[in-house]
Amino acid sequence: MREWILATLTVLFFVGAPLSALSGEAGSGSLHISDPWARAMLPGQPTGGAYMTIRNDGEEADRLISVSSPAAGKVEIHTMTMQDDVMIMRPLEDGLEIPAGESVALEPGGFHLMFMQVEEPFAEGETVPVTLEFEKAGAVSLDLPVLPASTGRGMDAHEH
Ligand SMILES: [Cu+2]
Repeated sequence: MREWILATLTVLFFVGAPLSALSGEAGSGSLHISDPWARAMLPGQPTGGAYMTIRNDGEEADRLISVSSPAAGKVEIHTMTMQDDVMIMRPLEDGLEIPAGESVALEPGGFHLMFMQVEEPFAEGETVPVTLEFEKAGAVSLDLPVLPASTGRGMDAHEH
């Protein structure tokens, strides 16, 4: 009888694992990524932006150190700040820290991923594969749904 219960629990455990992949969150260990998306690009536009929220449920800080995608020659992690009424954007040389117990939002007007040297402009309705490399959690791969170019506009005045 006890063996039967153990076997049943084991089966439930393994069945439970893939179900979590359907919840709309990607992650590795204590990191959870939600609401990922990329902005649709205009024909001929060489750079595109992508956004998401990264939550760290762990006990120690982690850091997004690099990003790559087969859809871009290179992907940078950018910050955007206001300086004398002008939006200044620059790459984060040391990556983006995700403090323990906190969420960091990459959103229009703030932190974002910048896809450079994009050959095929992202089109609404497609998905863009991306791999995020974290210092501690390692690589996390996900697909970014491409949303209309107008999404979140107004907060986001930058053009490359
Ligand atoms: Cu940028």
